[in-house]
Amino acid sequence: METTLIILKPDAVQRGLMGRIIGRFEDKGLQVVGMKFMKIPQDLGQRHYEVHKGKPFYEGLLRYMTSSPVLVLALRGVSAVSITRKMMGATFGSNADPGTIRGDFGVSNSFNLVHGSDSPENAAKEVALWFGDGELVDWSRNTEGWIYDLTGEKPE
Ligand code: IDP
Ligand code: MG
Repeated sequence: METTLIILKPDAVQRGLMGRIIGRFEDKGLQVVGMKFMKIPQDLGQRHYEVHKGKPFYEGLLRYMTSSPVLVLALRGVSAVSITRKMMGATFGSNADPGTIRGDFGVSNSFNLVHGSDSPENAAKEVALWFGDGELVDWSRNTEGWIYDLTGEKPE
């Protein structure tokens, strides 16, 4: 099982799309194990987007992400990172495929609704950056045995 970090960005919150986007992840079978509604403090935004420091879009990205509240989620599942990245679609709304979150809900190349960790390594780092010890909830779903085939050695 992987746990990945998803952020519903300020445009998703302002446009009232939180429920529909969370619904897509729930429908797919991903499990919510952490959730936080917050206005991102400047220093946390900087740490999260450290890899983009110096790029032409960096300052605007920080302004956008800290301008208005976001919903931060920790989602768990088998291959949660690659599954959520596929569901998000390409970075730019203008060329994200229909059927993806970015492809269905937006057109902008910078206001693209959702962040998702891009590798299991980064997911572990980002989950630890955004959620403190004890803030993730380990809980078992009564539906788990219908979401995954649990009859073998590992969930299939
Ligand atoms: P990702 O969110 O699909 O992983 P990254 O390349 O990691 O894409 O970029 C992080 C975020 O920075 C994007 O989601 C988007 O909001 C913003 N961004 C990336 N490239 C551009 C750009 O060329 N112009 C404006 N904003 C950009
Ligand atoms: Mg990225």
